[in-house]
Amino acid sequence: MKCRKIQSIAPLDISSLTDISSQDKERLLAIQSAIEHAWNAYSTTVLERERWKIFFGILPSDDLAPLSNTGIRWLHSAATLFDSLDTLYIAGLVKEYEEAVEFALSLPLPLFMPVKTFEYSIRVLGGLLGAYSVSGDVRTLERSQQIADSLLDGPFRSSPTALPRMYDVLAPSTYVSVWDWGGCQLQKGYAKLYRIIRDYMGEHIYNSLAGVGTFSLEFSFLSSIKSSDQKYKHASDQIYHHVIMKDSNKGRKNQSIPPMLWNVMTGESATTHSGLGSGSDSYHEYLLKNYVLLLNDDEPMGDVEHSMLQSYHSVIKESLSNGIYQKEKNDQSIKYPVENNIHYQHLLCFVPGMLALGYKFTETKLIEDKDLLSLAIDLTEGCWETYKSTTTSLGPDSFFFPNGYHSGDSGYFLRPELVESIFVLNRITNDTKYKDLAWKIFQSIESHCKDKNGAYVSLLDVFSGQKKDEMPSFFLAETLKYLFLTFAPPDYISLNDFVFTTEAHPLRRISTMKNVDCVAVTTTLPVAPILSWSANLLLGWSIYKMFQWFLKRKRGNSSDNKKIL
Ligand code: DMJ
Repeated sequence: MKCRKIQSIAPLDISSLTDISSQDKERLLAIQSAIEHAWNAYSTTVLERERWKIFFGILPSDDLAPLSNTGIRWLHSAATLFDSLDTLYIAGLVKEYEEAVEFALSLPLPLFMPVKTFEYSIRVLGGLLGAYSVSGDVRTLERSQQIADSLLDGPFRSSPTALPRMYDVLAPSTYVSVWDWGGCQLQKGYAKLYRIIRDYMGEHIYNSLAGVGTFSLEFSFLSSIKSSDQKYKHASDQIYHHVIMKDSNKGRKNQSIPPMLWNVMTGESATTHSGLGSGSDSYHEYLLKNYVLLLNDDEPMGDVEHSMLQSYHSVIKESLSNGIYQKEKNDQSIKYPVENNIHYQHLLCFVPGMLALGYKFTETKLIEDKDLLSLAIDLTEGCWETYKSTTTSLGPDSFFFPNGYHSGDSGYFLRPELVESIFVLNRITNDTKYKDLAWKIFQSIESHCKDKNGAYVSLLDVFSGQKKDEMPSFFLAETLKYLFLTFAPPDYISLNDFVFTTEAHPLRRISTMKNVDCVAVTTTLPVAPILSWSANLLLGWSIYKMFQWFLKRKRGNSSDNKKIL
């Protein structure tokens, strides 16, 4: 058996940096303080206030609602807590990081409500793996493994095909003590019952392409730490094989990208609609990033990764014809990333970053005479154009060409995609114009999204600046992290050493890991005390009743015997 160990990095100490300009230093400090504020607001409003719920097996809310000072519950997993771990570490907020990790490790699995498989994996599993990759804390690795197991035992196993269910109730398969054993059994029974009812009602039959196919990075990473744990990589490879085999769009003219909706029960696609945006995005992103993660001079690349890379290149090739909208403005030609020739989505602004990464790590620099790096640069300009043309200088979530910015959703939800591409392009081209863009965006966020309590809100409308009471977990996980890293020294979380997951959790590339002897992993996932207590009370009560019954029978038998005598 072979194991790999990651090399941890030291959290950034901004005051001791000597190799960056004083302007970058000031900007780093400003973004660090934004991270601190956003984190403190979530931590005090949600984690502290909702701590008591953990006793009953209920996890704190996922996102902060800064205006009403409450929490928003949708993943039932304290999403912002897990999503923020590596950002706190990277930004040098060590005390906050340590408290957050302790809190995260003390939590049980979400017990009662079904969780959304894709979101749970990218935020909770990804968050823990990101924390492990930067800090080397093996407890976060152990917990990641338990979470990944709960996904394989849950939404993966409860589907008859390789494609996981969209939602599932999780059940821990490992326990710490005999005391916890009872709680685990009760939860397993509950999960079984949920699945019977769900299947009877015919729910959660469909899942998006991104929903079924965004596991390869996290799962390959876990499997590459220990060679005996190939089950994770195997599960995500199976998904890829399935999608390729059942892709009903294969060979269709101008529409050969896999469909964006799948029936996970039959394994067939449920639409012909496809693209790189909402519902599909991270599937395509992982085709490339899985290859980059596993690329290693010392080992030949696997067939699956080669084939994924080929699929990535054909997706890009096809997107050249219907994924770009070109508009002339003041003698300038602006290129926007779109779906179906006309539909701009903020989500599509991850594409330039992906193209630039592909340019850096693969041999293919040109497709149909188009230089992929120049295309990435142009599309970033297009996305920036959507920001620059609004009154808040923050970009709308979606709109249709040629109808204009009001034809879709003109909200700004603190999304990361543009700053993600800006970060990658800055690291790859070294062009300082990207730092200026990042700083302008940060300033707009500070002016229009900062709440008086220091937290950040989304905008309902990028023209009126009207606020929306929501700070999604990806703001701390992605937006602020990418902004921070844009001003950090280029060798800090270098693209040569790390690959960012779709939720911006940096995973160590395997070429940077050391081969070591394997150490046994202990299992420490606690079950909520109230569950363990009730299960054990039930068990104790049943044993007592059985004992009573046994005594009664024995007495009865002896008095019967006496009567006979
Ligand atoms: C993030 O949660 C992830 O990047 C996901 O893949 C899609 N986009 C959101 C944020 O916009």
